[in-house]
Amino acid sequence: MSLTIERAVLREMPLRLREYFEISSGGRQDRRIVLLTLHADGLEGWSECVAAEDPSYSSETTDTAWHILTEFILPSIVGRSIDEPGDVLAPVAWIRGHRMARAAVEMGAWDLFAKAEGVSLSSRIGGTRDRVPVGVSVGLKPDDDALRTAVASYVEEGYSRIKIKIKPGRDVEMLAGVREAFPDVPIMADANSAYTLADIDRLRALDRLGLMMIEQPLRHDDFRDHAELQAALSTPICLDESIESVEDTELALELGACRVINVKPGRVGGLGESLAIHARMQRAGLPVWCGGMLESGVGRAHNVALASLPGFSLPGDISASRRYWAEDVVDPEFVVRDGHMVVPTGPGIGVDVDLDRIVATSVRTAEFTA
Ligand code: OSB
Ligand code: MG
Repeated sequence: MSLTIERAVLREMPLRLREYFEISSGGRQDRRIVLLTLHADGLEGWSECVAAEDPSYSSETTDTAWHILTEFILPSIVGRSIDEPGDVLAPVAWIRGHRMARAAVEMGAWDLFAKAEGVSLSSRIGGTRDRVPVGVSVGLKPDDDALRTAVASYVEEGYSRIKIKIKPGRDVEMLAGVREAFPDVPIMADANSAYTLADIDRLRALDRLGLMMIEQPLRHDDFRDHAELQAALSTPICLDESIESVEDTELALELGACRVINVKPGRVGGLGESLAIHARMQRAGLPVWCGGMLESGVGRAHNVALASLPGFSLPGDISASRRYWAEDVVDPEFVVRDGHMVVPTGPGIGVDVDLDRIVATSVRTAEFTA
């Protein structure tokens, strides 16, 4: 199958989170959602650029991604004919970094190819599940009561595991309280790099709480310290920010820096790199799960497809549309039942995108034609 990208349209639309979301580096109420549409042979490939508004999670931001996409990537890829999704980025292989910007284009191409072949994105990438276990990521709350109320409502909604954001001072006692209130709920913690090895006593105390895993306790580039910490703890360490490629995965495995990886296709440069990380972790006999970046339904659809692969054996940060938005941009919206989300079976991402609303509410648009 060969496709020619005739047109690419990039749009930014504001979308307000139903709830303020806070992590160790700061909080957010409003997202700047960046959506890409690739047109080929009468088909539309949809994807989302997941870069955040500020460079705290990664060095990329909404504006750096917009810059790289509009100045360098999109002008080079329109008019080109490609034989498989990964080919779409061949003309811009010289671009260093900017994986979230690149991932948006690559993922749009995967949706296009799946649609052209009349198969779901899940089956196009080797998915084997028709529904995936899902969890929820709970932000830092003003106090322990507010946290317990939030956790109780997500437990009520049936999520398969609860991830709780932590930072120094909002960690051991806070999680012990949640553990006591919900003794049977699978709980994990995500520090977004808020600790160093100097905090070893606190990290050892976390180790005694029976957590499923501790996500990204240390700096994003500190593979050696993560290896030292993993050797000192029995709780598995899950790496998020540290892993941007299969090479990073290789290094983490060699050093023993983690036992789990949170794969976000945007962070690693696309679905192709995600599949390579998945394969490497399967070879190591270790689990992966699909993370989230507070995406709209477009990004979520890609995440659900990825999570349908066999090695994605742990619940992902893939929550119901209404956990994030009053109204999602896709139809049908994503819902959670019995702790699972159904993998769409229609062609490509398998959900309809509300183009009229996106056009009506976009604050900027950039269009490229061959
Ligand atoms: O560290 O996993 C993270 C959101 C934005 C940036 C980083 C992270 C997160 C989340 C939320 O934890 C995941 C989601 O529900 O989309
Ligand atoms: Mg994380």
